[in-house]
Amino acid sequence: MANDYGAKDIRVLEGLDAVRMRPGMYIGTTGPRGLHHMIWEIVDNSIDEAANGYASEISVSLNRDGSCTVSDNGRGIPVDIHPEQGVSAVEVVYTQLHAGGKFDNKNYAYSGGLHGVGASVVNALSEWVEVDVYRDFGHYHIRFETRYNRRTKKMEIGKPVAPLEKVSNTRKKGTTVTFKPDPAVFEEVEFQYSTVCDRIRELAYLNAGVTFRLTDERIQDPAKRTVEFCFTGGLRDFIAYQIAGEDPVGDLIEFSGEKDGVRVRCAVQYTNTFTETTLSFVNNVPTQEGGTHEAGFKSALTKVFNDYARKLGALKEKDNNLSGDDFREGMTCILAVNVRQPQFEGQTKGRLGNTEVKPAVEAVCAEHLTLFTENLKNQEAAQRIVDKAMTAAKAREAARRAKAQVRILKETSATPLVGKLSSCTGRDASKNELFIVEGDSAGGSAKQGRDRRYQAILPLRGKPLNVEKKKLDQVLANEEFRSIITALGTGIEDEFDMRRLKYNRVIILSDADQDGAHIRAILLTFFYRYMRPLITEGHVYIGMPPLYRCQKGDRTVYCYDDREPEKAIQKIGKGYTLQRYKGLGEMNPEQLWETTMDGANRKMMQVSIEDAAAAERMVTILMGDKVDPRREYIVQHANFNKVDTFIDRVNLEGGAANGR
Ligand code: 0RA
Repeated sequence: MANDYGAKDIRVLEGLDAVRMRPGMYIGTTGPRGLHHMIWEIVDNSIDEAANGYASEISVSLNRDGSCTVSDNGRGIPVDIHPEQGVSAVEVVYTQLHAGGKFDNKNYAYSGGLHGVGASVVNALSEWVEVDVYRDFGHYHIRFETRYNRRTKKMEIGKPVAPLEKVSNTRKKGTTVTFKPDPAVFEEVEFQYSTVCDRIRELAYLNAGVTFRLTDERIQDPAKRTVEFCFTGGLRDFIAYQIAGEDPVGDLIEFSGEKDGVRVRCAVQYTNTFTETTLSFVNNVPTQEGGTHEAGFKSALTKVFNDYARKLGALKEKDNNLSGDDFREGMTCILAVNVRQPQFEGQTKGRLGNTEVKPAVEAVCAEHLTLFTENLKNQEAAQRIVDKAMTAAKAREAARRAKAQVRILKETSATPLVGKLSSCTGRDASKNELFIVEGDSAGGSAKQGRDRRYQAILPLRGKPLNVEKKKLDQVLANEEFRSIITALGTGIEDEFDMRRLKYNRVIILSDADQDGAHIRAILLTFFYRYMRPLITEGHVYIGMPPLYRCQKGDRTVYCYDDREPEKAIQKIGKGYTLQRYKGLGEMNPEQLWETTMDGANRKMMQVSIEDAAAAERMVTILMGDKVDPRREYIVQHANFNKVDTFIDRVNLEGGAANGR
């Protein structure tokens, strides 16, 4: 590595000013994702320490002043004076790009999160940073600040206020870092508890045996502030969490191995569902878009189980191999690899690009999957996996025929659209909106109230089918879904084509009650399963009708949650009438337009997928047939009078968007 001098090393010559100038280059974005990335950069360093066996506990605390503290019980960052720099090693780590234990890949074989530049970047983008090191029987402290220097008229970025100082004697060991993200850099500086918590849980699964603690000091009730995660089972525990109580088919398959410098860990569990969930990670970083490691796993799985199906005689000589999809139906897989120099590609840097990783992962997986199928005690499980794939192949054939039907529907879109759609007159898809409305009576109001130039209405009668439990051909036989597919024009699954989308916004309008929440969940699941880009590219919205109407004379105030009426009444004074809307159907066309459809006034939430693992799990729980986990989940998370609770959790995360 030492003579492999490239552009990345030249950065060493730049100061922290370079980071301030172009934060996006170092942390991706200055939005919420980048903000949280600051935490993960620091946590990464502690995880390296734990992964090397020196630390067993990592704590994260979200403080009331907007700062975040990360501490570990590792060896502590070295405090001695750096021979060339003449300052403490801690100071070097926090003030020089690409400095620290990670600057060459010798100390830590597989470290390096997404960007691997760590501590100094966090310092550059913070108002201040404090580091406390406990080692060599001492407690050492240093503080860095970013501030305007009046004398030089320059911003000083992440400068130490004083050299590292020994505060006291102690036998304690470890590192504690507190940083406060700079509001001048980030669009938003409030850490999101659910984002941090979900990721810490994930890290705890990926780093078996390490105790992770999260404290949110902003929570009033001290008893509810801290959660702790420690999973001795690692990926096996992760799988159990992810399948959320679905019925397993066969035993868990779990293995790990290493080839050509690629470390592979994998856990696979089949269940009696029909969907595939593959969660993959590279050096603890989720790879939502897959990549060469996933390709290696898939190719091994397909090959090993096809060979086994032939050995069993389930596939005859003349039969074609089963497809990879068939073997992955109902499969949940967690694949965690460690790669020395990961290359992340794709729009969100969520895909692993290293070509050498595929054959390495494939070899490790093929070896262990073969061992699994050959082991006598796994015969029943392996047989069931083959059976499941044979059934999947038959269903695939049926779905292919059904899809051909959809294609015909799509291609004959000149014919009047099915059923109940009231289309709009404008032909500019980028301006058009489709409202999918619960119930005929609300549908009627929406039709009358809308701006017919760009708003189309599709009323839904009753509840659509729960897609999670159905195969594609059954979904496509359902009239409600057929109308939606036809109306949108894009096709589904691998035939999905965004260019044919007829409505830039697809807005779900359902009641603020349990039924409404269920319908919303079913529709979101449908989009999630069959038209995912519609969600990832931000075309799906949840309309938010008001819950109350407070009126006096010609003054009307609409209230969108249960706390607002009180404020409205105070404002409006005595002699008001307060109406609670039990459903959309109670609103007349003008009211529905004014409050829910008019782009100038309405409230909507844009549905997005921040975290695919959380979304998968949520969908499984909400739509699966296990009643207990669902009840528990709903009790914990769902307040059906508040749309955003649900959306928040799907992470199908909703940044409240004002409809424009
Ligand atoms: C390099 C060398 C040594 C410790 C670390 C880095 C270290 C860094 C961080 C960052 C957060 N927590 C950390 N813990 C340790 C120690 C080398 C030695 O003691 O021999």
